[in-house]
Amino acid sequence: MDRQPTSRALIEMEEQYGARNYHPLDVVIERGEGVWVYDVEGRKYLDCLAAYSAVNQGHCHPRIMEAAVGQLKRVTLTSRAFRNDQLPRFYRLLHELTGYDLSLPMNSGAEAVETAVKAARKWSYAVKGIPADQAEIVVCANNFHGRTVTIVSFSTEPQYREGFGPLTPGFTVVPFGDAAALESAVTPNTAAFLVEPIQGEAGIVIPPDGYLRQAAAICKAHNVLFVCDEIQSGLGRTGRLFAHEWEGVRPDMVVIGKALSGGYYPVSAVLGSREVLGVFRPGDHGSTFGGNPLACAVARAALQVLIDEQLAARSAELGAYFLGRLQALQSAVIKEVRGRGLWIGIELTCPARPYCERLMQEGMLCKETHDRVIRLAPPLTITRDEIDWALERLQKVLC
Ligand code: IF1
Repeated sequence: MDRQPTSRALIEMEEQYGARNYHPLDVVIERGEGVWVYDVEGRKYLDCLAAYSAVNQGHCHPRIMEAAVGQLKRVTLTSRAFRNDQLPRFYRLLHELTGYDLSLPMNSGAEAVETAVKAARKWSYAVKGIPADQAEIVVCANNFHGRTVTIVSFSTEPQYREGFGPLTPGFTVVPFGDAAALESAVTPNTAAFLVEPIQGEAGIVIPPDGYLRQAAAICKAHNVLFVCDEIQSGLGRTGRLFAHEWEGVRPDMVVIGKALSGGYYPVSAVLGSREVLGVFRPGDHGSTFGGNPLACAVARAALQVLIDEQLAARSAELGAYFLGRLQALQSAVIKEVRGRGLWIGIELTCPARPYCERLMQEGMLCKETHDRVIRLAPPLTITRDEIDWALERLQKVLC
C-alpha cells in the first residue's frame, strides 16, 4: 500500500485540484471514533462540530455501521420504479417516532427543504385555493436552509445569493423572533411560514420565549402552513427530539436531515399530515436516491441509536452543564454564551477564527460562524469528563 501523504501534501493536493468553495481549518482527518477524530499524523482532536450536527451519534457508531455493512451486501439502490424492503419500515419508524401521518424521503437537507416548498405551494393551490403561481412563503432574516438557487433566493446573506441570479420569486422576509412582523407579512396568498426553531448558521440564535407558539397561532388563524426546518436543530441536538418541542408546538411540516443518518449517508425527509403531503401525485416529485434501501437501513439504525442511547436527554443534561460552566468563564473577549442542549454559541467581541485555530492547536475542533461566534456542537455521546477536557482548553484560549 502506498505511504499516506502528509497533511501538508494533502492540503496542497486539495488546493491544486479542488474548487475553492470552502476555507477549512488545516486539519486533515483520517479516522473518527465517537467524539474523537485523528489526523493523518495521528494527532487526536475532540470534534466539537459533529459535521454541523450530522454526527449526533458519534463518528462511526458501531450499530449504524453494522446496519450499513449488512445492507451494502444485500442491495443498495433499486430506484423508486420498484419497491424495496427497507423503505416501508423507515416510513413506519418515522410515523411511530414523530406521529406524522406521512413522510417523503430525500437525500440532502436542501432537497428536503425544496420538497417542503413544493408541498406548501401545491397545498396552497389545491387545498387553500390560492390563485395559480401566486403562493407566498414567509421566511426569517438570517435564515439558513441550504444552497440551491431557490433556497438562496430567500437568504439574507449577500454572499449566498450574489452571482446566482435570476432568483426565485415568492418569498417574504421578516425579522426572526418578531411575531407581529410575521402577522403583518401574511396575505391571502400566503402558503407557509418556514423557520428554524433556533437559527444555526446565524450563530445559535434562540428566539424569545413564546415566539414559536405565537407563530403557530398566527399560521393557524390565517390557514398558513407552519413549517420547521429541524435539519440542524432536530434529532436530539437541543435536548428534545425536535427543538420546536420546547414550545409545545406541532408544525404542519418538519424537515429533517443530517443526523438522520448519523453521518453515514445523505438522508433527509419531510414529515407531514396526509392533507399536506397527500398533495403529491405519482410523478410530481422524486429523486434517484431518495428512499433507497441503504439510506433507509442506515437511517433506521441511526434513529434507533438516538432512542436507545437517550441522546436527547443526554443533550439536555450535559448541555446545561456545559452552558453553565461556559457562562461562568471570566473572559475579556466573550460577549455572550447562549445555547440549548449540546448546541452552544460563544459570541466574541472580535473575529472567532483565530480562536478556532488556537483551539485546534489544543486538540479541539470548532467552527466559527458569522465571523464572531464559536459554535459548539459535539456528538451527543460526549461524556462529562470530555466536556471538562474541552472546558480546560476553552478556558486556556479564551481567558
Ligand atoms: C454548507 C450550518 C451552513 C442547515 C439547515 C438546511 C440545510 C442546512 C438548518 C441544508 C445545512 C450545513 C451546510 C453546510 C454547512 C452547514 C451550515 F448551518 F450548519 F452551519 F452552511 F450554514 N437547513 N447546513 O443547517 O442541508 O443540503 O447541507 O444537507 O453548505 O456549507 P444540506
